[in-house]
Amino acid sequence: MVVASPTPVRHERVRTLGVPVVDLSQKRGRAAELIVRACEEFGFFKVINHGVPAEMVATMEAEAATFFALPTSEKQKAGPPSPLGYGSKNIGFNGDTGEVEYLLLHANPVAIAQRARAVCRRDPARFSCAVGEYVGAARELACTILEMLGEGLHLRNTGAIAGLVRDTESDSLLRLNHYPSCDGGDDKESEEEKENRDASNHHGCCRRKGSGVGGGGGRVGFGEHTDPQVITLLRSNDAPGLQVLSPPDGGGDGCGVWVPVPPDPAAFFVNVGDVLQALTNGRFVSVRHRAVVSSFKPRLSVVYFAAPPLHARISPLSEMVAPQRPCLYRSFTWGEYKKAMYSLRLAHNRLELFRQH
Ligand code: GA4
Repeated sequence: MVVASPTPVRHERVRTLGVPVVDLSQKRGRAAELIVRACEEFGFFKVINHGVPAEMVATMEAEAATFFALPTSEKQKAGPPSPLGYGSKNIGFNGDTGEVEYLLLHANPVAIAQRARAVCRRDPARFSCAVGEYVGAARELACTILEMLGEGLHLRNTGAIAGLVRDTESDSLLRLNHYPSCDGGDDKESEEEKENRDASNHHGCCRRKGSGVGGGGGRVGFGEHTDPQVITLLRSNDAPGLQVLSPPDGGGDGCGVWVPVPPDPAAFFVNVGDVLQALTNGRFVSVRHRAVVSSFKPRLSVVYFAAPPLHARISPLSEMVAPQRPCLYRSFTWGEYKKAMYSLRLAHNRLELFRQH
């Protein structure tokens, strides 16, 4: 594992942290070990040399940019988000808001083709082809990572977790996000922005009383939350904005520290979701993260949420439970979990509802 340059302390609530980087071109066993460690320690890592063709990624990003450049009245034809579709500023159904517009799609080919007619009326086939190929590659990458996790955890069935996502009835989603620039203006990167980006390895952001989101005067793009699914694969352009909450030093119940994640358009950022936390009986942590609008360049991200089928039953894997590690969560179906998640606010710790008493 390569650890990106350490982040020196700027404030007492900022601690040094590098995002773990896993090179998927190295020996599989070694990569698997590193992925397991990253999921235990951070619930978050970045993968490089992942094998998803740069062209496919660029085509997907171009489709997202074309969609968000449409007049609002056109974009609204792909909405409202119920929960799938086009949304702007409103997130979920319980009053969460953010400086973001987005398109949420189901990741199965039939749903993509149907939605494409409303999203890209001039050439739906082009849109569904770009999205379909991207989703296929993202699912393969997610399954490879989950299989490696199965090997690294020495599961009897190493493909058990990946199987949930590979299932043809998997409820996986694709989310396209567009965060405006903080000056609301053009695409050009200012000197200040360049400095901030270059310095992103040298300054942490902190969650301190009374501060905004990241000390840079940024606004919330997408508020803090954990992802409910198994794992998430996020890719973005080179505009910053993603932050992860690193656990307080030595665990405990301190409030943790927000750590900015420098963008890397050539990489995928992977986070552990609630379902993976439950399957591993809390050994892996579903990382809290958020997006802030602090960049002078609009941020575009494409996020694949790898999920089980609605009827899949989730409970801690038997290998993850032992007398000294009792079962933390009661069993639930993904459908039940989704119902709970849509009844709650974004920042809610929904997995707590399924904690075994
Ligand atoms: C967070 C992760 C994904 O973006 C998402 C979000 C979903 C939505 O935007 O519709 C939720 C949020 C996310 C969790 C709690 C509920 C549902 C908004 C919200 C307030 C698509 C998902 O699966 O869960």
